[in-house]
Amino acid sequence: MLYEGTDLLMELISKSKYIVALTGAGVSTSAGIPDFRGPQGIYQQPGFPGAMIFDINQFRQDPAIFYKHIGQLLSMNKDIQPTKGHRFLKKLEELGKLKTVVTQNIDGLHKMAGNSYVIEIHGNFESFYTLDMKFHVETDDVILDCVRKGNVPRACDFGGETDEPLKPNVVFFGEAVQGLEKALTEVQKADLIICMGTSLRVYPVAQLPSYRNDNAKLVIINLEPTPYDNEANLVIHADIDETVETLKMV
Ligand code: CNA
Repeated sequence: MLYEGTDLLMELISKSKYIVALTGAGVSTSAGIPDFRGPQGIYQQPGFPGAMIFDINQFRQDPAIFYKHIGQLLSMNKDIQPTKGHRFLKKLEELGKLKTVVTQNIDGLHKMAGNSYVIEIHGNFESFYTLDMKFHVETDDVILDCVRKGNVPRACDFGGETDEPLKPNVVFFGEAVQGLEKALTEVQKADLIICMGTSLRVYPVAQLPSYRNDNAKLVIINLEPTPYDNEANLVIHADIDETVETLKMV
């Protein structure tokens, strides 16, 4: 079944000229970063408070809750490296096929893999800001160390004048996503959209595939079903690394 699917995937790739990838946490699970909603996801872990840690109002009230849990995650993932899934997308770019990666991931692995045009819809950990945006600091080992220990980084500890908590440049629930307009334009230009490792349940990214043009093909590679499976040209319910290994491109 996987081989049948990957044959069709190769055919769709070879016929395409403008591929846009939409990726989610599943592309990074084999790097050791758990997803949210998968069977081994963070939301299933006992004691994890759930999506509220990414709620901006919650962060305003008590940033310590976010840092307690994100600290655990970051310390688990100190030396993460791109996966075969990331390298596959880099290869597609080298072949001149893939134009853009639109990712919900905040782990920076697409950039680390070398893709040159990555839209990080939910931001990243490259910098930290006070909530009023008046002070910011580029991420370095000192701030990462503070966060990995589960501590709340504060402006005054990094050269700022106030003791305001710093928040990573990660989009929380209740905040505007980043680069959505550009992502939409790219989706509309695409002749092939490959959704990889995303449950396609988090808006607004979940809506993006519905803006594809009439001639565009849609491929889903995800362990579990997604709301787009019935309209996709190809659905592969399998592990991403295994799937791309079969293609012999990485
Ligand atoms: P999600 O809702 O957790 O869905 C992930 C999907 O990936 C699930 O449907 C899984 O079945 C599937 N999956 C997991 N592992 C694999 C695999 N090896 N092969 C194939 N499929 C797999 O995550 P989404 O990205 O859809 O939801 C968006 C959230 C998750 C965004 O806000 C992200 O910032 C957030 N997130 C990001 C990371 C990261 O940056 N690596 C990690 C965890 C959560």
